[in-house]
Amino acid sequence: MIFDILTIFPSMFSSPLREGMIGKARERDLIQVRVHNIRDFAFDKHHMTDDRPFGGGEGMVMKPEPIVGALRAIEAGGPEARCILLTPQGRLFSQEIARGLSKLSRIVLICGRYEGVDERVAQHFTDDQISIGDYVLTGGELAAMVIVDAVARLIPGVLGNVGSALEDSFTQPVLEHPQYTRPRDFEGMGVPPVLLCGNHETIRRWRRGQALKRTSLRRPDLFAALELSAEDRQLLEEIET
Ligand code: 6GU
Repeated sequence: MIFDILTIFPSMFSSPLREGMIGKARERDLIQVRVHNIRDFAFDKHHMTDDRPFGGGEGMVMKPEPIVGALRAIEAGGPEARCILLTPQGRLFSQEIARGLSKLSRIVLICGRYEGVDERVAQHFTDDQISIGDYVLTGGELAAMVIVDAVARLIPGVLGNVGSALEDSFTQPVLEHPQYTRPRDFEGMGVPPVLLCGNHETIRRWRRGQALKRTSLRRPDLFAALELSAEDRQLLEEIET
């Protein structure tokens, strides 16, 4: 899988791409991430990547020529790519979208900045526009990194086997149960005794109950969509009482 990232702030990606599982995946060549500076494709005297909006108004708009110049330069010869513009005006990113993207061989991510990108780029040079949530960032760079991370961890081998069961598309979306590790007593705070009992079935039932309770309290939207089993209902009832 190849990610091509187009940005005016390439150094924002340096350390996030070096650390953790993403760094490992790159070392092992499971993914390739190429970061391109849009400014390198601005050929006017001052290497301008933005300009004032037609019609007036606040802020600056990213010019089409440097972005399209960069796209054409990276397109040459490479494998077919899905081209995605990161913008708060995009459709909302989700695990389902990540799963779809993880099956592609190449993704181009264009990071918008300022008040946005010239609409002709969005209209004629991209396949998709994505937002990562209902809040405003100063640019698409962090959103692009979120997408690289979420997609890369779904690629076979990147996480080992740990992720595969979690990502089973047939498992329903439930929040994770609480986790504890040593010490057993931390500043007077203990660990739920059930986790020390050694009975795997008892522990499994407790975790399921906790996960369901958490989901109902924190994410009523997810909870409403769950198809609860008879055991699930029983576990929730036990927690209430
Ligand atoms: Cl993709 N870009 C910006 N600037 N803000 C955002 C976003 C993207 N997603 C959520 N907020």
